[in-house]
Amino acid sequence: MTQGFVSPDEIRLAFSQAMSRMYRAEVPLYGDLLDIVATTNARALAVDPALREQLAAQGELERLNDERHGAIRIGSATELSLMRRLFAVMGMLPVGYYDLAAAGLPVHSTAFRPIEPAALARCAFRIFCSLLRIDLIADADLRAQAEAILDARQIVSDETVDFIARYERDGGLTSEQAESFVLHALETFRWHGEALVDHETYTAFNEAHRLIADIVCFRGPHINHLTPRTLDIDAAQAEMIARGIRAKAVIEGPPRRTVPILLRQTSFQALEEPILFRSGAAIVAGAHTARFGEIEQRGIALTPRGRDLYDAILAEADGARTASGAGYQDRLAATFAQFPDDLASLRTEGLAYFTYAPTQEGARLLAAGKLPAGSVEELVDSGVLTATPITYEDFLPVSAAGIFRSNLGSEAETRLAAESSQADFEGALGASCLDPFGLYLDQEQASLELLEPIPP
Ligand code: OOG
Ligand code: NI
Repeated sequence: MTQGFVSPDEIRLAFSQAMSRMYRAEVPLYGDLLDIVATTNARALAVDPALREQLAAQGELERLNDERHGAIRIGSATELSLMRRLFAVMGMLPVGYYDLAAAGLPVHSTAFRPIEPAALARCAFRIFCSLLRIDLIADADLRAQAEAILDARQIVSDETVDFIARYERDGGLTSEQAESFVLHALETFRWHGEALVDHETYTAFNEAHRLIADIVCFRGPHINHLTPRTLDIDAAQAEMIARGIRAKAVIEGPPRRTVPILLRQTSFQALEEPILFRSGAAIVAGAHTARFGEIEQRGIALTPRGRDLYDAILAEADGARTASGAGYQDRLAATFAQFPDDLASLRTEGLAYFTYAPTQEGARLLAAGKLPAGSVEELVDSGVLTATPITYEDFLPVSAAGIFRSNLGSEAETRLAAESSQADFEGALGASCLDPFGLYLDQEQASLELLEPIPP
């Protein structure tokens, strides 16, 4: 880091904390969710001293209840590329491409996130960012109107753009600049109680798709949820229900397992909030539903082979999904019995990613240049290497679609007969989306390269 510049990790941390404060103030129910997470996390730690120790060793205890992600929805290519530049200031790069048209949603998405393990450890905050597929507005007049509205709005202030340009030119921001950048950038994601359009226009977009109204009818991409980490998502879900909070019917992702894989998520349903619509001198009171709260629990990252197995099993269980969610969790668990549920099998069957490090004995042999020849497998078996699971840091398209749908008022699935294209998305973004599998593989490989025998 060049002297005088603050690390992008610190800017991301300050930004995520500012977002959390803003969202708690704007959506009081979200504060209740944080409370549930803190309580259930404390309970999970109390009954599992080994988990507490492990989290303490990773320096995770202090950050345990911090937000891990949030989400926004963007209207145009210009806006998306601006978001890419804005999040780059905070060390967040586009990773992954999520096609949601397959699940009936007129958007496709990426996640802006830190990619280095140390950066993730400092602050894992990510933004799931969806771009409107404007071509999916069937009515030509409505589509033209959407284009005109999106062209005319400015979602990032001039001050923020100046900071972005300065960051790009100088390669960093001083702490004073960073502080000011965070305050200005935050404004882009604030809720606006007044729509950009009149009530009729809102209704027309809403009828085309609720997501389209949410993206097009407001001054900017309000943050629509934040998501802290839970150590026990089943307990947190039960606690939401016990407190009378309208929780999503099913937990998305894999079932509860001995070795957690990928990502499990649930949310409380989006709130109906009052909105003012102006038409000429008249003001019409209405409502809009967009904002919710979510929780996530992460497990081990799967290889393409593991992911294929996951997708196949999930598709099999999906037939059992009903709107009420009744019976789904049991059916899911039964179907997932096919997925190996111990670390050794996940590793030896090439289903998940690990980093490798020498044991004490291994370190002694390595220093002496006497690491025995053999496969990684044999070295783990003989106690020379330890294998540590790599945590999944990305999202899941089927889960994301489930989260979207439950917050759009219907968990029923429809399909849009639309080809979505990563190339189109990347064109709008002005960059390519990094391949998540590549990042995990690099991390695994890097750990193995450290074991290369040191030449005598
Ligand atoms: C994004 C929904 C997806 C997740 O965690 O998978 C999501 C949205 O509602 O904009 O947040
Ligand atoms: Ni989310």
